[in-house]
Amino acid sequence: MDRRFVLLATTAAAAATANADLTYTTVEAPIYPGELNHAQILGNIFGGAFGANGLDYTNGAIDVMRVADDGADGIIDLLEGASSDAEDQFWGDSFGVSLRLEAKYAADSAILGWKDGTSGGVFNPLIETGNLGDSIFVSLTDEFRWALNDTTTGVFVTSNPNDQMLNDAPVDQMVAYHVTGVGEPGNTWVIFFEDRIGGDYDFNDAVFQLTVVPSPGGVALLAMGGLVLIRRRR
Ligand SMILES: [Ca+2]
Ligand SMILES: [Ca+2]
Ligand SMILES: [Ca+2]
Repeated sequence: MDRRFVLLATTAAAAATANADLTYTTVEAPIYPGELNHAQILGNIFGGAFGANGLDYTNGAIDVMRVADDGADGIIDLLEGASSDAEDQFWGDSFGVSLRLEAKYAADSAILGWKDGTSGGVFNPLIETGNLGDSIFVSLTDEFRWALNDTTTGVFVTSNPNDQMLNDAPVDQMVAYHVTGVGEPGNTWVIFFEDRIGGDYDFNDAVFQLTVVPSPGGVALLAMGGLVLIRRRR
């Protein structure tokens, strides 16, 4: 066999294997009356009727792409990232992110926050799940986990399944989507938390939209740089 062909075939097989390793946590249909599923919640956030396309959703203009839950090591870049970059366990932010509470279909109260690094660390609270529409603008570190403190049970969970155990095995408590087509600068994500370990896994207990834009300071510096360039050219 031609040696070049063997190399190509090996590369193709490796790529296929990498894709086959991606796994996605199952999102169960809500079992309690009045609770909405992901398509319905996305419709409330972005407008229009969202239909499923595999694990992704679209309303025809806005595409909501599911991020893998395992099988692609790496850090998701909040500003530049896309759904296919890495699994949803670790996130990084060099600029700033606006978080907005979009939905809460849960009896428990909770606080969204984050923990620095890939394990351990202290819980940094950001926003409570009590008031829909509440938002906050924060700058985070270049490697962190999203975390949810269920204040009813006193239990913390994070986007890293290894941070919590169910029947002696790591368990996933958060799924995420990358959103394109919203027509704004920056990058948009939606994250859906399951609050209780061993809960119903409808992943609608705390839902947050993340809008990531370069910081106002960064934009101002860019503008000043442009001004200097213009003056020099005169
Ligand atoms: Ca996950
Ligand atoms: Ca629920
Ligand atoms: Ca739940």
